[in-house]
Amino acid sequence: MSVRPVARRLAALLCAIGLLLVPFAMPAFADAGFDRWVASFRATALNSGISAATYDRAFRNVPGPDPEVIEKAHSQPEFTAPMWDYFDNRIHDESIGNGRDMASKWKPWLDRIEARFGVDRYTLLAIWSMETNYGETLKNDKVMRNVVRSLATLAYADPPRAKFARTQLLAALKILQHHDIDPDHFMGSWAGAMGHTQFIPTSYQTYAVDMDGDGRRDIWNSVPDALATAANLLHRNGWQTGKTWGYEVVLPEGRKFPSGSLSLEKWAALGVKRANGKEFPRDSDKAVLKVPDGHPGPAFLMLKNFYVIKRYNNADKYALAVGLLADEIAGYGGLVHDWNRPFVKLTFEERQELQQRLTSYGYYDGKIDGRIGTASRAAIMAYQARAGLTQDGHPSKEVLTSLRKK
Ligand SMILES: [Ca+2]
Repeated sequence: MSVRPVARRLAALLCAIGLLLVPFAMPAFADAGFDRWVASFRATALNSGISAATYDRAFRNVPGPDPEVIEKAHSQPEFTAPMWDYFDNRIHDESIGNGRDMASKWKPWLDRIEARFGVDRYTLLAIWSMETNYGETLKNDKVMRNVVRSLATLAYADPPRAKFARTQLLAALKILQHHDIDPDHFMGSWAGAMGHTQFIPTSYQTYAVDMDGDGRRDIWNSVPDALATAANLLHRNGWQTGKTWGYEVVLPEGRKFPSGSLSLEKWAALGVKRANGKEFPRDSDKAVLKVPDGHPGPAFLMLKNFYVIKRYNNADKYALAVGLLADEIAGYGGLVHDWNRPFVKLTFEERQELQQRLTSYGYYDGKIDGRIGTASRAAIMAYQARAGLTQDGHPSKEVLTSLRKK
């Protein structure tokens, strides 16, 4: 018996128990350029008041640049989702129901946060839903990454984000030095957004609050700290206590409207009415008209708090989704006029049924969560092609009806 088969069997055995995988996996991480970058950034960090111990401890868990962060940073921007798609995937039975459950579960803390910062609890719950699905995303190991590693990777390997990443990395190291979180649990998104309410390190430094009083500003594990931190951001950017974000409105036909800010009284005088038939409040608040989906989609008058929510994420549709979801959680109702939708809308349960049926026929193997993302859309299109329907990927009544007949 030659030595070779024995060696091969040994190799197979080692492989089976995973030992061989380690030396083969290491070269993917090892990166001398990155190591040099970490060594040179150490001086910058020490000059900024980071101790050598903090720096070395922070990088102890960083085996090299994170290839997934590089991949995310270089991926093409997502296609721009139509309005109905963006809002359907954020405002639905589950996000509303969970928001109500959370409102009752966290009521004593929400009472205190509302009293301290003057920010409406439903807005905070809606932000929590939008950012991490009430903390669910934080449990997903595939999404959560080591913050120091992600930011160092971007600073080292992504020139367009390098300046941002260096600034964020210094702030991140200060968070570690302050002992708000330990390096082993210092997790965030690939771009460094952290905790239940997704703060980047510099925003954390500006706004983080130790609401529960345990001495740490722990937005990763403490819901009171995370929600108070979001409330603090809104409060310090001018949140108007007791006011809404805006109103859905109907516009009189055939009229041009000013693009600037007018008082609600002036808008009413121009024939603009609330979509639900109620009166505007009698005050002099200024509002701006927005028709995000164009005619004949829904129209809105946006008040100051809409622009305060945009300080969280500077996109109109983000702030509007927060406002609409907050209204739904609070029980004020949803949109009166639907988005411009090129098909008949499915309920949340019907969308889950659609995914279920696509799964049973082998078109889909993702989650049955009622959210129509890339995988669901691809499955719908594959089914549409097979069934001789127009391949638009829309979660429509037509597709569901066809699937039910199969
Ligand atoms: Ca705390």
